[in-house]
Amino acid sequence: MESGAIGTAGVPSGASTGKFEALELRDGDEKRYGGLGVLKAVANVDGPIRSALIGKDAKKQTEIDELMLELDGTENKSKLGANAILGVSLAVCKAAAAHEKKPLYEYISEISGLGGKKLKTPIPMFNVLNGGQHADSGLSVQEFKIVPDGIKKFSEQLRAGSEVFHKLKKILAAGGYSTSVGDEGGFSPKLESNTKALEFINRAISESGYALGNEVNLGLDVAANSFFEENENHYVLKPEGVTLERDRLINLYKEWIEKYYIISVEDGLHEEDWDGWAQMQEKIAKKSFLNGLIGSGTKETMLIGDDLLVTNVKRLQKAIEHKSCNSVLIKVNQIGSLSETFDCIRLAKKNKMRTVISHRSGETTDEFISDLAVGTGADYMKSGSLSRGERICKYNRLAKIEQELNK
Ligand code: 2PG
Ligand code: MG
Repeated sequence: MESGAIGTAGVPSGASTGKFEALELRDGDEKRYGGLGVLKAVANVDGPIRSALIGKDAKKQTEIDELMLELDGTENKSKLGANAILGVSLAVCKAAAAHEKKPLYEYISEISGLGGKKLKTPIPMFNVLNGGQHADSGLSVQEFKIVPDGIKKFSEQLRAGSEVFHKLKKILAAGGYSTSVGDEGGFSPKLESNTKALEFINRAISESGYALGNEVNLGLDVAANSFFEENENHYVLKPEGVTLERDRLINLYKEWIEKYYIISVEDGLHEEDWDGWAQMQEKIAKKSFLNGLIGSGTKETMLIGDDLLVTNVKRLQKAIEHKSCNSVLIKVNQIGSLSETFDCIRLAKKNKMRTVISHRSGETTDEFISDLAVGTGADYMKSGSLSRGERICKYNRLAKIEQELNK
């Protein structure tokens, strides 16, 4: 900016992407980075985007994002690339916050109008055990998360997460399992079943001295697309090798929820099964299996739409009409601009849905999502486990923000 304020941003990338996400532009030249180079996206930033934005006011976030959308002109940002547009969108926001000499979360709250009267940190969801497309553990369930939603302060939630994570390591090692980690920093042991993972995590919570169903609970990202067999219209759960029709899979979730203190299930069914999701809502979310969860402030099990919604207002609108889910996962690069991300959060809040800000399995050390979570008053944030710098830096940023908010 003229004041000398600058903003830079990193753009993440996902392994288990939803079919309806905005397009991430890669070069496709097999000789460079196996086809994953981003020279085209960079050229779009340096060329057409630069020309369109030079001289514009960085404080006008919506205007700038709209200019880029117009320039792209496609439904899924396939011309310029969502990675090109998003990088600029986030960098513009950071530059404007720096110019205003305001903390990023505060600036985001102001321009989005979503932070509420009193800013607060979101409840973290720590992905302590990895499966699906994020690890070679062989488990179908992609993310086994611990959620310290009965603990008030973020710094204490962080501590609980860390203690449980390290207790889990000891339990796995004692059982002769590997303690190496997957993409999101959670352990990746070759367990006999998905249930075994739930048992071990419950044990780690109790043995760390935390009360299950009270202080610390569990959340799952099943990422069901990855084990749905379209031709057969059924799911094959591994490593059990069990074939499950939709209804039986929903019943299995119900069993797990009741037994293992699970408060949230993300992508429990595949991304095109709108009616199935509505049935899942009826059978699972409407009931209170856990009596009066403290921190989450809800007696409903959270059914989180990720691949189903892809942070897209149109798909969220459809989910609202179909009554398909009660919570929304928010990933900036699924939609590809900050203003559209705000729109999605706004619609979710208007419909009293819970919001969960999320990282991607392929991350950078950019901490933007932590400020986004605080600035938009998100209920939860997931950024992987308590290991790997690109995960931890976002939790550390939240700890810092909590300190600032309590000054
Ligand atoms: C998810 C994400 C992040 P990916 O499914 O929620 O945890 O994974 O980035 O691979 O889509
Ligand atoms: Mg997901």
